[in-house]
Order: sequence, then structure tokens, then C-alpha cells
Amino acid sequence: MFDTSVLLKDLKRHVDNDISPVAVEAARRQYSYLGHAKVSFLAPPSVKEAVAAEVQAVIDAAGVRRDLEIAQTDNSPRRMRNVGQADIFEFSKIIPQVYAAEPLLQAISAVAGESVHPCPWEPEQYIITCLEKDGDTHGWHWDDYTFALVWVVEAPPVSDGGFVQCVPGTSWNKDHPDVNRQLVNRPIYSLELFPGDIYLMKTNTTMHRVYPVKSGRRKIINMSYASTSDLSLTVDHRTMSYFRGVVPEEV
Ligand SMILES: O=C(O)CCC(=O)C(=O)O
Ligand SMILES: [Fe+2]
Repeated sequence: MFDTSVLLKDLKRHVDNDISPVAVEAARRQYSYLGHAKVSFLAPPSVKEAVAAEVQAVIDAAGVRRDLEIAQTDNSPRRMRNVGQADIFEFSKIIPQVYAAEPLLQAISAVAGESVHPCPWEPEQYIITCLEKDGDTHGWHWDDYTFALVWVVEAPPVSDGGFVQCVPGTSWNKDHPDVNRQLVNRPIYSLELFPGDIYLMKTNTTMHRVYPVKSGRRKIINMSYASTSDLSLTVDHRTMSYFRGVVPEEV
């Protein structure tokens, strides 16, 4: 069992004392040029272990199988087991607290180069995804809010897929998403990830996907954050709603 207040103190101590300004600066530059950066240094091992343990427990307790194609992202597939925000909130103690922890927000903001805020629409705040069957994938898409902080809990070797690919400098026209046009117009970057890694992505202007897994399992929690300008936008939540298990009436 984890003691939440001890973990939150660990997180604050880590952000205040242990993060190297050189590492932050390198990540900030990469993020600003390429729309993504590994930021595994953002959290101490104690917090990563606690988050990973909760991800494992929550997926076992509440994971729901999805096998969909999403029209608003050019019918790209979602083949996975996932758990939406409401169930994560119900089954976990640490994740909601880590998500909203002020030191974490400050550390993400330093890499992003602008203020980062919890998503004002709760169902979008965090989601757990497990790829576990041959061909499971989170297909090409953009996210509704500007930032995603993804914590990797399990990942297969690259030879079995499950790595992230992204195309920075693209934007989502929900009526004409034209995924293939973005793929031929711009370079694709691929990102190898290991358990314990964390990456930050500018997901509203970086089209991204998880390469289909051949075998093995991949588990992550994606924490979504809003920019200051997101806070004053009216965001159309329909795409994610269906697949996050929120009924349309709640949108
Ligand atoms: O699984 C990943 O690394 C990315 C997840 C993602 O893109 C999302 O949840 O919107
Ligand atoms: Fe995404």
C-alpha cells in the first residue's frame, strides 16, 4: 500500500531539487522543434512505481475492450483495452493526486515553455490503455487538448511494435482529417519507449499513433493537460467521448 502524502512530498522534493536544468532545457528544445520529448526525469522512482502499480490494478478491475474505427480521424483504428477517467478516479488513490500536483504542473510547464493546466473537462484528464492482442493499436489521431504526458508502464521490444510515431506541425480538421496527406507531406518521427519512461507531446498539432503490437503487452497512462488558450476554447468532445465510454448526452 502506498502513502499518498509521502509520495506527493517525494514528487515535490524531486521537482525542487533533483531535476537537472540541463535536462529540462534539452527536452524543451526538442519539444519545441519536434512536438515531443522524453521527460522520464520528471518523476522520482517511488512515484513511477506507485502510478504503475495503480495502472495495473485499475486495468484489471475496470478495463473495457474496444475495437473501433473513428470517423473524425479518417477511420483510424482503436484496438485496445482501456479505462476512462471516471473509473480511474473511482479505483485509484494516487493517479488523480499526481495528475493535479502543482510541482508536476510546474515541471511540465518548464518543458512546454508555457503554462500547463488540468483539463477543464474531466473525462479527458487521464486514460489508461492496454494493447495486448496481435494487431492492437491506437491509430493515427490528434488529441483535443494541447498536451499529453504519457507514462509507460509496460512495453514490448521494438521488434514487436508498440512504439510511438508522430508527425509534428500538423493540425486536425475534424471534417477532413486526411491522415495520409499529413504522412506524405511531413517527416514521421518514431520513439522507442521502455517501462518507466515518460514523454510529453504537443498532441493538438502532432498527429500520432502507436504502431500495432505483434505480441507482448503495452500499458500506459495518458495524462492530458490544457494550455491557457485551451481554457477559453469550446472544445468538441465527440471523438474521444465514444471511445472513452462517455455517453453522448454527457458531452
Ligand atoms: O499510447 C500512447 O503512447 C499514446 C496514447 C494517446 O495517444 C492517447 O491516449 O491519446
Ligand atoms: Fe493521443
